[in-house]
Amino acid sequence: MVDVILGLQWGDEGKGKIVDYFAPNYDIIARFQGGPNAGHTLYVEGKKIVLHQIPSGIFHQNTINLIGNGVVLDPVTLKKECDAVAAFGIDVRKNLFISERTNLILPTHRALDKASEMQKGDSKIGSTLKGIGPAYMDKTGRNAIRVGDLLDKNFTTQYIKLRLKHQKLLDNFHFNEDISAWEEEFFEALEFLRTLKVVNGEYFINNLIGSGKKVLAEGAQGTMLDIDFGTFPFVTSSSTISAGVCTGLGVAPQKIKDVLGVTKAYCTRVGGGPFPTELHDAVGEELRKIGNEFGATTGRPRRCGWIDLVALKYTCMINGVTKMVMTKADVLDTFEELNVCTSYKVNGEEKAEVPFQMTKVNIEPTYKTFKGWHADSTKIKEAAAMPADMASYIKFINEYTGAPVKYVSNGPGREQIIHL
Ligand code: 2SA
Ligand code: MG
Repeated sequence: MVDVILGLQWGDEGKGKIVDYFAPNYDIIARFQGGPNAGHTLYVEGKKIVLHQIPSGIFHQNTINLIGNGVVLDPVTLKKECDAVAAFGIDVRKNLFISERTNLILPTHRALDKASEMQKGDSKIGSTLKGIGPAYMDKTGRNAIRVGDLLDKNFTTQYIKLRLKHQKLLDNFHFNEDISAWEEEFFEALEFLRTLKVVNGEYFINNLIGSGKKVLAEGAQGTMLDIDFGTFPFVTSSSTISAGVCTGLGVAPQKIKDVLGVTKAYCTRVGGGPFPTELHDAVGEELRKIGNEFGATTGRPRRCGWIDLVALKYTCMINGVTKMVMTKADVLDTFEELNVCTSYKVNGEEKAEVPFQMTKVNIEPTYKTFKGWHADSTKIKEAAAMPADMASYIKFINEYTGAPVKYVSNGPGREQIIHL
């Protein structure tokens, strides 16, 4: 049995906390897509730690953590993170497993990411510059090096061949930064990676499921950043949706039970691309300030705006969301009025669907306005204690999307979560 936690917006929905909260109910936490572009923030013994490659179950002593085949893995990031985790007394060699089919991010992938963004200029994706796009290109282009290849005696030849190919591309981009320091780090990190547990991920996970173990698939980024269904080309390069769990871990669709979709009570985005409900005014600034909306991976200020129900209904549909989790509800505590977007005017025409093209058309959101609840929600423990205005805000979202909000997170603390 597999449950999934994934993002319903453009990432940064607070999935890290939610995964951490539910982790004790599961035997295995598995990452199925993305790579070091993810940043899942956890608080352990009062200290903040951000995980990029390691699944968020690593701090639970008896939880197995699997990096699935759908992930792209940067050995350098992994090594640094393992060191940081080890400082808390966690033995990663006990609980961390990596699929041999996981694709490696090479130093030249990072260089290519940077070169490609530089060439795009004003129309750049605003990527995290972690090499994600180029690494997935080598996967679909059938050139990639995978973790299992590390054990092959021809590994170095394979590396040199791919590196040469990348060098030609970098020359075309007129990219001539020296990356020898990155390469040095990379080879050091590979030695470390060789000491970790590399498994045949698909047999590993299916055998565990067969013996009655419970899996939580941990999504990174969000559905609006999905390679197929997101705001292309301003997306990431992986399948961030529930279907990505099947291809990213090797589990059959019938094995998936609950799909928990995480949404903020408002909306944010980092990087370029369309964001119909973005606020460029003082209200947007307020959301950024109160919500502390700065990227966990890159520190970039996030673009902020009202919740977009057109997009949210779409992402619930694509994922088959069975339960919604609303995070950062407390950020809205002090607002006079709250807007929720119920349709778009696309080039003047009213539409309640996400259009194919969002960059070359003019999209104006149509809002329904709610009264703010003007109360400190951070200490609420149960649904009955929620202010009426908060309850009606949530009720409207349930009705509009057809997916029920079952949990409301009202602060960063583990105990700050209301069950509805
Ligand atoms: P990439 O690096 O190729 O995946 O970038 C492509 C687009 O996807 C966006 N993207 C993200 N957006 C929000 N959160 C992400 N992860 C980090 C986090 C972000 C951070 O979880 O905090 O710290 O800045 C994430 N990863 C990728 C990216 O902005 C591009 O628009
Ligand atoms: Mg994040």
